[in-house]
Amino acid sequence: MNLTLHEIGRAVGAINDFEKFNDTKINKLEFDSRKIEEGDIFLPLKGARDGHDFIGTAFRKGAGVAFTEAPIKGWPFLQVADCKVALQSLAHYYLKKQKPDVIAITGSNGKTTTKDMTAAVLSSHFKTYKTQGNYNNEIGLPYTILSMPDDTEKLVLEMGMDRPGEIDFLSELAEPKIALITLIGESHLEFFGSRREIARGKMGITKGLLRENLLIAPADPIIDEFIPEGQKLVRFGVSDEDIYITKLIEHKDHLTFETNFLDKAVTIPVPGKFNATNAMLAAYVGRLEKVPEDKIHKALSEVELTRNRTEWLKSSIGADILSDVYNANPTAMKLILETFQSFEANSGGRKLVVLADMLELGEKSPEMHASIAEVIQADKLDQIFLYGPMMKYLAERLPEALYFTNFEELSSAVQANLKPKDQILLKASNGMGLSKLVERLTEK
Ligand code: IGM
Repeated sequence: MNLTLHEIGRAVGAINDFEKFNDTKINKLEFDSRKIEEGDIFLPLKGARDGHDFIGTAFRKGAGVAFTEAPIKGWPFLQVADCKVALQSLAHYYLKKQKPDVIAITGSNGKTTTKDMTAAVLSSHFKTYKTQGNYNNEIGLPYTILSMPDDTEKLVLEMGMDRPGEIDFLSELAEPKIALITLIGESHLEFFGSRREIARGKMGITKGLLRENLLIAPADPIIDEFIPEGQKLVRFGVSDEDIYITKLIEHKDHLTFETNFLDKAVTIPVPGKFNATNAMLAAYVGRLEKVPEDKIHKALSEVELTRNRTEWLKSSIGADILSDVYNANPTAMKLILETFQSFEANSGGRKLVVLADMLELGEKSPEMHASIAEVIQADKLDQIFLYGPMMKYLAERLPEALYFTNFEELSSAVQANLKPKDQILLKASNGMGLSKLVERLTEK
């Protein structure tokens, strides 16, 4: 990170005498103590546990300095009123200092794909960095900014909308040069009430956008009332819009399309009409940023899409699967359980949950697994499947849950139990192999 401790202290308004720590080496910033390396700054957040309890661990792992809300003894620290706010102010300061062009992307569907494709196009010509995984919220986005390499020219940021007003905040933090909305869909209706409120939420992306900077948005009249006076705007749609697809040929594993603004046809290595729109948007951003057209075509033809960390899938029998099986920490597990429990069940359907171990949690691992019980609302779930040595500690707190130590037994029980109208959540660390179960549930 291209920052000195002195600069960081000033940027976040640290209230202790941090000048005396000025020879402390700065590497990168982490809030998960498992990721700490020599010279890192540890930033304790209040997740499932209070990160302040892990400050000692972070220093033993080599942290050079820690943020803290209360003074600590024996180690360099930066005392702030609120560590989350400090993370956000530091990210804002770092953006102003490094000045990459920010491309902000939101939308109900396709934002991750559009982000990946846009970053692929831009990285063919510029030093480009993008949001990793689901780091798209008020913690993930500032973390992404602070993780970008020193020489980043283009920064592609995904903005998620977990609650109303969140995108306004993220946009003001990131001050995009280009803001892109992929689609105003129906997801999150349970929090937002109506499509109009979803549109209002997404259009928050213009809050940090200068009028002379560009908004790219769907030709969907629902957003019209939220377009700021004098906003520079490009709209995309089926035809007769500023940008659109003129011809599309779908193949089994790839597709080809033409647009009203590129000379040649684009080929992408993924099927699905939605992906053509996403690729068109990425190509358009490439054109705006003066990426030569041949590089745009090459980048899109080779694009690699990151598997969504959290994704809704359809099982082979028609059940809805909420899969998040690549990464786990206690905070994320509690958050996704709360979200899943807040959903209305499909009519005539049940709600099932499969939880497997969170890895690398150290000696406190049993307690942390058991603590997941705090967010479980038995009346909102019909069946809970637990799997793995650590989940035994959660099973002890949840007598109604089915507990498995063997993957094949878990797999058979879930497959035998799942019915077409059900919703099922699967959550675990990657190492637990639940992606195998997701595969079995979805394979035709
Ligand atoms: O939901 S998140 O995963 N996320 C982050 C990025 O953007 C999208 C959302 C998330 C959030 Cl929002 C907040 C926090 Cl604080 C994750 C975290 C988080 O990393 N939480 C973690 C813990 C909690 N609670 S990481 C972590 C713990 C690792 N820690 C245990 C507790 C390891 C450890 C175990 C035993 C020890 O003695 C020391 C450390």
